[in-house]
Amino acid sequence: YVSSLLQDVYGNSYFSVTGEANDKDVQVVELPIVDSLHPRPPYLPLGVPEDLADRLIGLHGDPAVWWVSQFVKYLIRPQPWLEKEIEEATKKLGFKHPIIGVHVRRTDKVGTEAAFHPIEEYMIHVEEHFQLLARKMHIDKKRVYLATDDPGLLQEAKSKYSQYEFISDNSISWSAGLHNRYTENSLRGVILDIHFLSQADFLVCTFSSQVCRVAYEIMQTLHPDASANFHSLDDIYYFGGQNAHNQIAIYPHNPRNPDEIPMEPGDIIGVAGNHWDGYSKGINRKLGRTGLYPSYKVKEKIETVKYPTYPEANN
Ligand SMILES: Nc1nc2c(ncn2[C@@H]2O[C@H](COP(=O)(O)OP(=O)(O)O)[C@@H](O)[C@H]2O)c(=O)[nH]1
Ligand SMILES: [Mg+2]
Repeated sequence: YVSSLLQDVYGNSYFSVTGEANDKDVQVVELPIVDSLHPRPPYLPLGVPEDLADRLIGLHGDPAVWWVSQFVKYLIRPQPWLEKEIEEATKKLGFKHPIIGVHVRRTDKVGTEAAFHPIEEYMIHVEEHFQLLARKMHIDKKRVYLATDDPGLLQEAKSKYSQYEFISDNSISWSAGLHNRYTENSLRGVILDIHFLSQADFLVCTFSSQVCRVAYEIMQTLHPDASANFHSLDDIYYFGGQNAHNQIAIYPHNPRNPDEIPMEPGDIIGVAGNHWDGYSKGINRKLGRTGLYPSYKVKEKIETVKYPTYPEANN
């Protein structure tokens, strides 16, 4: 289905298959940077197919992420050699459930596209989630899969949190440094890190990083609904280049201070971010005013798009 869709709706005007690779087992697909798409196709996230929307809304906490995840699942399906490499790494590292995935993005990201967060900030949420898990299952060991581009962090985490077992390949973090990042070895490392993060029972990370967002997307393909299996220290989920992310007010809001915006039920709010303190920031499109509002007073506005429905697939 996804492969037909990629051909039919994204088509040759949006990506092209070129035969440039020398290896006969490799097909080169050129995908343009989303911001340079002209005209912008109607199929961009966070839109979901009209014919699936009702069922998706009933089954999944974030239908837009589920839809994106179907494409990611198809595009990253591993070849046998990679599957074998993943299996070997799983054994070598002792990757076992229950386990929480922690992604700590440092190096070039800090101070440019995201803020520095000490390991303690992540571990508060790790501990909280293990306490929650302990209510419904036996936790033999509090395991954490640590993925990071900061090679010094593993040692720091181990010495500060001795009651946890950190599962991590420190050589992968070394290979993620700015001077190695574009080597094949480093690519293998980040593929493994993303794989193990996606396999974790819960993710604690910064959604400002594409590494964690893609792990979260893959995670959706492994469970009926894993939309709530994360804690982001900064951004809410987004797809780079997405169309406007809108919410709908479900309760009125009367501002108590000048930072806040008023809302009436039904108002469309363009959300900019969640401050994770009960408040989100965004723009009330009816009033053209930007400010804070209580996060619980809105719900997601699900955008639907007409996609081909492939009725013949039922046969
Ligand atoms: N192996 C590994 N590499 C990482 C990790 N975090 C960041 N990187 C490296 O940093 C790059 C960041 O890629 P990018 O798509 O720009 O994501 P973002 O900058 O984090 O939003 C990755 O491709 C990796 O090379 C990590 O946890 N593990
Ligand atoms: Mg980047």
